[in-house]
Amino acid sequence: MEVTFRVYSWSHQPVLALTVMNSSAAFPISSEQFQVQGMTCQHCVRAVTQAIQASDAQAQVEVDLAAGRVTVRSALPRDRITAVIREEGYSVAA
Ligand SMILES: [Cu+2]
Repeated sequence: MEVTFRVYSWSHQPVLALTVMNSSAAFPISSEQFQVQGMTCQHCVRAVTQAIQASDAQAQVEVDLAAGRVTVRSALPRDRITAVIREEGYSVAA
């Protein structure tokens, strides 16, 4: 009985840790749109996309150059994404 308990408690902890990690990956992924000024070419598209993905490798980024619209599917909070785009040198409507 004691052995069973020990085996359970040793094996149970990693299971708990795994659950915590999975739940952080399962944070609500929201889709946010940003109006961004200053993007003119595919180089800008790549710069914005890579800057966001440097903060969240799982982020999906779509850029509509003509409309100046960036759509981001990510677990990152909106103001974090805004800050990242601004750090790249583009202006983002509030
Ligand atoms: Cu460009």
